[in-house]
Amino acid sequence: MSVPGIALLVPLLAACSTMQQSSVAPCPPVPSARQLEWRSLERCAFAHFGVDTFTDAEWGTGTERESVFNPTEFDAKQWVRALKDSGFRGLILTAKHHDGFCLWPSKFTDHSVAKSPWKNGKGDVVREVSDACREAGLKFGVYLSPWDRHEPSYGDSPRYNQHYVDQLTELLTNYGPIFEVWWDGACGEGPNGKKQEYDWPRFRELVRKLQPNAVIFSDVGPDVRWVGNENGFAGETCWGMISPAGKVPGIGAPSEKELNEGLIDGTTWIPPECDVSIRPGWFYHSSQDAQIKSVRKLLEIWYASVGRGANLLLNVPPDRRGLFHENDVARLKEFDGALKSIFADDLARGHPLARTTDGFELDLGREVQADHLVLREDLALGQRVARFHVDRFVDGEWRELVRATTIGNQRVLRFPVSKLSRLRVVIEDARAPAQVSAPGLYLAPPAYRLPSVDELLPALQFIRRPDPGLVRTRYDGARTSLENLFESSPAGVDDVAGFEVANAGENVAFAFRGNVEVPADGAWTFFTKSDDGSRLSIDGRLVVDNDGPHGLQEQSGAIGLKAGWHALTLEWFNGSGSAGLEVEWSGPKTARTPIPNERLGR
Ligand code: FUL
Repeated sequence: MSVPGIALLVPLLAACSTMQQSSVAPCPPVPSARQLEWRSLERCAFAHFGVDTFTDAEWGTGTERESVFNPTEFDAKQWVRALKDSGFRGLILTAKHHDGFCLWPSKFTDHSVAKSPWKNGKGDVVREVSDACREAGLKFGVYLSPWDRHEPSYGDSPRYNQHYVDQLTELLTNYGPIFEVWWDGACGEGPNGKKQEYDWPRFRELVRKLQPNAVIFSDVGPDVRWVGNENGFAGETCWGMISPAGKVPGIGAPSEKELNEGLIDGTTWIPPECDVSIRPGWFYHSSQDAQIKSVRKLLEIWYASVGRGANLLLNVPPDRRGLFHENDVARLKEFDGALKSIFADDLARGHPLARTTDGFELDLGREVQADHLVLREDLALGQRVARFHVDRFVDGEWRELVRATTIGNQRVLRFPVSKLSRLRVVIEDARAPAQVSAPGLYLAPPAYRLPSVDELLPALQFIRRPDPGLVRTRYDGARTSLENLFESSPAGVDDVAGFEVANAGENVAFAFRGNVEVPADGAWTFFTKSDDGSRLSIDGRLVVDNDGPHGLQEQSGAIGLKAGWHALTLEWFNGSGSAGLEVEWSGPKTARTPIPNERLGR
């Protein structure tokens, strides 16, 4: 692979001022403080809630009766708890959607919760959600639809602009700090519909005056831009800059390509936010309770949003009870668990990138296996890198591992599991000398599908790959059964190559934990021959129950398994006298044989 490196880099540097002796000059445009702060939130939630929740609609007509809004068990704390427990840092609520119904008792309309039977018209969803967020340390933001199908003044531009300013003022003055104001560009008025000229500069000034730390989202910012689709995907190339001059939200917005990818020579720093719903719809529909995005899909979205330097805004629509549905809550937890499991151990910790002539080098001082590398640019100095590749040093030469275009706030690179000891990042093209750090190198654990309790919710679970292979926990003490083994305190933990109990002594028990790679789909039979009792579980399900105080005795059990990695646990104990343990399996095209050790780990 030839590397253009410096030769290509030099002409591009002319665009921006270069390095000074000790400090680096920024390469504009650069983010504002509020934009940098917003960047650090990475994962926020959206909650679409309103009359549509009760009428099963996505776009209300504006003629809904206020009486339809009547959640039976509304609990904002439940929403916030689910989000906090799943790693979300902010929540944006649809205070008013296109139907015009207000979730707070606005003085400027009768079309609000004040006219609903909920809490006898004394309720205020915005109040309860903002309070719950503040108490839990979650940022709170508001969506106030500019398009309003109910408000009679809509279309009489000066009057409706005043109305919008009045409502925005209520939201920005009565509910504490607001981190983001969300302006939807959607407007379904046809050729004969009402034509409203929004006074965007006035709206903007109002937000700046009342909530100076809030970022403003719209198709063109000014602080955060729409990413050009509702699938949650930022561009493979993703710049924080666009050129918004002469553009307005809605029909006058920049092209979807510009919104998705940004512009290398964009005039203004307006980074993308990826809004996407966890369900097919933005609002809750019971018919979609089984159509919640899988963990695999959510991870794909995460890699294409946060993994490309954008922020993710994941919509979780509260249901008619006024709660996040159990299925969504479970899925949020699984999604967070999967991310935590993938990014658990930074294998490059303590090994910063060292600058070289055409990029950076990372010397790990040992060999590791990894399949994820995270790179980051110092955005306060401007986004610079336009194209790069990463090589690994193997068999005395550099070989390309992965290549990409932009880095930005964060670039999460994935590649096949590889043995790595030295890596180099070669910058092929950049607006100015690259300022890159590598905040992490990771090995994702194997993933497997849990046999689903509720067939409607097949769950993807991640398990830590034991290092090395099989982990053995020792428990001392006399026992006659394995019941409640895990409730006793372990006497020690060690890594072992197989199900070794030789020299274990008396009055001892072991629990072996590992991940077994099943070579083919089908029915698999497991056998344990033990003195005394043993139990073998796969993916948390007991398959062989050979428990009890007895001499050498064999038991078996079968389970249907998909090819791939599965969690295996084997418990064994010895009372007194002789001891022994053999573990075997048989399955499709596999005659009965001890489970090979290499299947129990790497
Ligand atoms: C769109 C709206 O029309 C949808 O109803 C939803 O609110 C989504 C986030 O933005 O433009």
